[in-house]
Amino acid sequence: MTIVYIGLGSNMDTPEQHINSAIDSLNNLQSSRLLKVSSLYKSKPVGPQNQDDYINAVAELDTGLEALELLDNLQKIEVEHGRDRSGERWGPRTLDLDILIFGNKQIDNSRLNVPHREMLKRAFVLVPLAEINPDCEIPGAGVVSDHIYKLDQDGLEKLQ
Ligand code: A4P
Ligand code: MG
Repeated sequence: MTIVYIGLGSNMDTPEQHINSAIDSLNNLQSSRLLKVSSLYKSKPVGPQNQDDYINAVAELDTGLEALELLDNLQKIEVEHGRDRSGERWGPRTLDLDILIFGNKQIDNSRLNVPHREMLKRAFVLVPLAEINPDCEIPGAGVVSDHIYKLDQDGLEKLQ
């Protein structure tokens, strides 16, 4: 079994509902157990600015799946939530599920880069990650709390 962290994001068509229903889907994921889910956070878009604010969260999962099997399952959940991949990079999406951390592995192939390449720059990832595990080790980059204070947290709002 491997402890993994998944980043959830949505900024189209009732984002909070997409995130909550994606959490249900993660709870029912094969060979896996959902251990923790952060609060929901509202965040300003990174990338093109002519899109709505995002809802973001991070989930911790214990999984028996291999990394690419997990990615296949996450992409299936994205499609079930109406995900359309034809839009621009970093453009609006109904649901985005990113593998942030997969145990202590560093993975670099055509389908998967783990730890997620952008995570260290993104308060909407590191703040919810630190909420559920402040001592979280990011393979190759040290502990999450060593990175958070460098980030601009303006535009990130924790929801009830
Ligand atoms: N892929 C590679 N590594 C991973 C990984 N660790 N997890 C590949 C998931 N997928 C990974 O992803 C494109 C391809 O990346 C996949 O086919 C997979 O093989 P995608 O989800 O189809 O496209 P994308 O999400 O638009 O691309 P990208 O570059 O992954 O975008 P990000 O980094 O996910 O950024 N602003 C706010 N405030 N909140 C957000 O959540 N999200 C994005 C998307 C931009 N701005 C945002 C937010
Ligand atoms: Mg993505």
